[in-house]
Amino acid sequence: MRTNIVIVGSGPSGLLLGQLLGGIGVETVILERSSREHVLGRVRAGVLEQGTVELLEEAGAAARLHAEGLPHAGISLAFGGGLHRLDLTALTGGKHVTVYGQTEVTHDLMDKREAAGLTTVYEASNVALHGFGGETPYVTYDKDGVSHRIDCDFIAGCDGYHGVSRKSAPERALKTFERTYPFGWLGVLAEVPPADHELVYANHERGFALCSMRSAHRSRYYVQVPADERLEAWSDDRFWDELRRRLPEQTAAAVVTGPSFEKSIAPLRSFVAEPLRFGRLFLVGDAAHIVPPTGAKGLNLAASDVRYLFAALREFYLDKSLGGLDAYSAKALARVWKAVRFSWWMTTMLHRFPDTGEFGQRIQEAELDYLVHSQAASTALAENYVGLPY
Ligand code: RFL
Ligand code: PHB
Repeated sequence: MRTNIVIVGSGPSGLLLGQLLGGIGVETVILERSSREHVLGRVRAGVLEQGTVELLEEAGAAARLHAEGLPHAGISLAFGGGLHRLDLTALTGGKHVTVYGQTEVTHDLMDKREAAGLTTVYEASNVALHGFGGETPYVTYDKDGVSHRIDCDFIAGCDGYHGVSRKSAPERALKTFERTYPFGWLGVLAEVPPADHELVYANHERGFALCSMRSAHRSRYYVQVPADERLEAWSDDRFWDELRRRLPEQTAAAVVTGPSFEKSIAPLRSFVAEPLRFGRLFLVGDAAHIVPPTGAKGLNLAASDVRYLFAALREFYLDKSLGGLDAYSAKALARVWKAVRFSWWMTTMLHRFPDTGEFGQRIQEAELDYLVHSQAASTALAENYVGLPY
């Protein structure tokens, strides 16, 4: 079998790239290790930058997003017992973010792909990448006990942090940068109205907490827990008690509790692999970089990689130019590192580290107090949060 581009991974980056390429007549096959249901069962990001929404519009996959997504003009920072709103829209000259779950984005893109009759092979095992150092790359995989081979022009590694693509890059050509944090996020999804109509990021002596949502009647909450925490140690009651203790009085009082229908712990890490191109293999999204979720950047960065790679591939197929592909890695990484910095900074300012102590707590509160009262500092946070320009 032959196609233009084999996309490894059917997460948001693989699906979005496939949809955009389909729009200009470039053929793709997506190989996904898991089942469709498994991919859709993962609860992850919730905040979309305007640029991500625009890209989903270009892919023709934004109708439900516009009908059901919640545009947010601000966020609040909670610390020292108080709640301080940042007006993102006023601070950025009219921009906003949209709250719409990654699960829904993935669902919409999968539906579009199916409707267009494009091929996705789910439960493809032993995916292996070959020949991408030369002109004739190909990918092999097994499905239902049968081995297959697909020849292609390029391979897009959209297979997440644990995928095969980054691991296939020649070791001496790859440089990685990593920071792990000594805590994780315990997240809960519950069918209850959110405590606030916007997101609340809370710094507290007991640890970070976040109030988020998926809709007007579905809430997503997180509390910081030690990196080695056991999920079984957290009953719903314990979670709600801990969450409320970390929030300012007025927000805590507004928390509506109810049974959780999803509860998980995500580790926090910053990771970047360089470069993003190895001959005819391109790394995209989590396959190349991970950020802690505190800046809501993971999914948005995946989308920005897709934007750059799509533009480069369009240039290749429509104009027969390699210029865009040659520039992809440096262009995408410049934006990635800024988001890595922002996510690291938000994480450092809002979480309790083992060595934070009383001094560190006061320093964090002083920084937050400065931040919410300085127009310049608020603007710096706001323009990063809504998404830096491409
Ligand atoms: P994904 O979503 O990980 O998709 C990769 C896909 O590749 C498949 N795959 C393979 N397929 C074939 N062969 C192989 N060998 C394969 N290995 C893997 C996987 O099954 C999967 O379907 O990467 P993508 O598309 O780059 O998208 C990136 C986003 O998913 C990610 O940045 C965010 O979800 C990060 N993230 C969060 N970001 C936020 O902005 N806010 C959040 O609250 C948030 N929570 C999270 C997260 C990531 C998490 N991970 C990765 C564990 C919570 C978690 C738990
Ligand atoms: C979420 O709703 O899951 C969410 C929102 C904002 C973040 C991280 C996660 O910074």
